[in-house]
Amino acid sequence: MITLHHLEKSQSIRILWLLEELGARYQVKLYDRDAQTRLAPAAYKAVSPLGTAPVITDGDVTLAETNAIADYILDRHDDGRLRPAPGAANRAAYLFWFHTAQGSLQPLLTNKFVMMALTARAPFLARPVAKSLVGALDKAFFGPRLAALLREIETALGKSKWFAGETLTAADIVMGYSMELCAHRGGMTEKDFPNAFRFLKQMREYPSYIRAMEKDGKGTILL
Ligand SMILES: N[C@@H](CCC(=O)N[C@@H](CS)C(=O)NCC(=O)O)C(=O)O
Repeated sequence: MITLHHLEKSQSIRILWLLEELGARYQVKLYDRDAQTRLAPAAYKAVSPLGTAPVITDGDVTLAETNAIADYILDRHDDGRLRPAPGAANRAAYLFWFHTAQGSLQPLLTNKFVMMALTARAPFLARPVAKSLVGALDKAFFGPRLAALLREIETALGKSKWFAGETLTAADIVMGYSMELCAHRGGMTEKDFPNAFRFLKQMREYPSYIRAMEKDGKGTILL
């Protein structure tokens, strides 16, 4: 049976949601972040080959990386409902958003937030320099890329209810966590991105997402 090693306030919520949506048989082991560093605790790092969340174990298999885990679970439990098959009309949209979540959006958000946190923690005298370097990098690289992605998200969600059509797919499940981050710290405002906020509302009200959040037990996925 699959065991999800679930780190609080992390990308692991996607896997919990996926397992709940599929009605898969699984168990979940909850881990709190290290109180000082806010990273995964030593017990978690002992399980995960990369030391990162999420990670699952299943018999002899230990698997990290969100989308590798998602595909592993979909291989076993999905009949094509959450992962449109080759040739399906929504296959291209599905592939784009499933991979954009982890290939572009989440790395942009993570890098941006890490740099912001580093600036805040820089020694007092070095802070103005750190701030100006981070600001320049944001202006030249992170900002424009994130803005382009947010525009694309808003356009896509103006055309269909979910990212790959009118019903939920695994692309929505991986995009969901990053969408919360975009709204919280990524500059995605309700005024400018109403379709994106409609997505967030329908995700938060989705029964399997609510069950996943109950199993998570923290009431928030934000750090
Ligand atoms: N690309 C990886 C990223 C994993 C990752 O960075 N996870 C964060 C949680 S959101 C983490 O493990 N943080 C705790 C740590 O680095 O100790 C994935 O999709 O699994």
